[in-house]
Amino acid sequence: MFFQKDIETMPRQEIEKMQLERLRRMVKYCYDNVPFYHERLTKAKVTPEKIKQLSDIRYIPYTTKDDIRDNYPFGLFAQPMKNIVRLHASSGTTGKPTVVGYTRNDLDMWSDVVARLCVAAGATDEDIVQICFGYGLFTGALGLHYGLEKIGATVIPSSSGNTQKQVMLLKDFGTTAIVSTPSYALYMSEVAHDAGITNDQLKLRLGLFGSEGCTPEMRTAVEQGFDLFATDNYGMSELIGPGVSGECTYREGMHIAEDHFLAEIIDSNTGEVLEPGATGEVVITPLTKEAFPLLRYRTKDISRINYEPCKCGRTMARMDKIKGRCDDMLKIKGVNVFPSQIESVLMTIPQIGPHYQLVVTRKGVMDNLEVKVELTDNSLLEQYAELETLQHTIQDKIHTVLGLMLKITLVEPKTLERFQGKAQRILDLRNQ
Ligand code: DLL
Repeated sequence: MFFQKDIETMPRQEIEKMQLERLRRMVKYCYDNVPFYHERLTKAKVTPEKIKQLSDIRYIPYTTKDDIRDNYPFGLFAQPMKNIVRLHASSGTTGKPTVVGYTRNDLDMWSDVVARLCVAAGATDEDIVQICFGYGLFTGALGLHYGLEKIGATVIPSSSGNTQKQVMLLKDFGTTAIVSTPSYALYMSEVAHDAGITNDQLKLRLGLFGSEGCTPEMRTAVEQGFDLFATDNYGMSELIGPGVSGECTYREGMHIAEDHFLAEIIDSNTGEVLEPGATGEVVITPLTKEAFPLLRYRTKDISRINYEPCKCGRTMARMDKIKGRCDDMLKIKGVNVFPSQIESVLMTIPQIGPHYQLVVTRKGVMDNLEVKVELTDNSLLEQYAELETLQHTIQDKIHTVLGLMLKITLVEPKTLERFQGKAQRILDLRNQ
């Protein structure tokens, strides 16, 4: 049930005491070893002595993705290359990737925090786990790989893609747990069922999903697809990869590995730190990383933190499922729209499937949004009256939630693109 019980159930006061000590040490470490931070901290007049309590973290300036980009590839590393034993990178949509480095101690810490989240989610040394994240520069596959090996699970490094073969392995190897994005798991279940494989021919019982968001409604669809228990875990290449937080079996938030990551919630517009319990942008300071330390990294992910102890006995604070990313938020006719809000509505309508796409276009200065969604049943396409009624139902439901009348396009089953990694739900045609 626990991987490191003494840490995971530490009294709150002790966690905070440990975080304060580590934060002070980290500020000094960055000041002494990274010229970028030396300059930043000097400018902001921050010394380790200035950090007397955790809230004094507010004196430290934020670090952003641009800071990392400006120091490409290794400029923010705090250790010489001879001490760096691994590099990963996040692809990024434009330009150069974000490069992250690990010392041997960083890799140990990483596999510990991943092992913790896997155990919390219910994985054991009896599990046969198929890792369907792409192996390579992406942190997802190798991150989960070492954590799962650490707990003694049998790891199948099947990587992503070649979905027919994935499904064959699921069946032939008696895979009990799967690691992937929720959207890829959903697609795999579709391929399995199309190949005539039923869930009772499989031994799957657990999903360790992450790397992209999914609403509770979508999660139910993924669970039904494969008849398994789905859990969510969160992370980011810059911070370590997977392992920052993960759900326990109560699934009431993702436990943050607070001994290694100090989390804050801020107002993403003003940069102001918000009160506990408020929703806003997650800012994380890794407290123990050696190769690539970061102070107050702005993740752009929106969530909320709950500091109450959990029913599972863990005292580590919990992050809500990610609501969206600041930069994924669309502004349609003056209304802020998170794709997850639309997903929640779509998932309540039985005649449409879980595959959808949001197409954003621009006319003049106005952004427009079209929702394309697959029907579950082809035969509906010939019944115009019913189709129209369904379209209006979807439109009305979305209107109730967002106050916006959106164009709804119903498409044939299995015609929208499927994804093997992070799903790209938004098709942005604004600059075309
Ligand atoms: O996706 C790390 C990871 C791998 C986490 C495997 C969990 C499992 P990046 O590619 O750098 O790293 O992407 C990080 O993905 O800022 C979030 O926007 C999003 N993300 C990651 N996990 C979740 C999640 C990995 N559980 C970015 N829910 C983050 C929602 C997530 N979004």
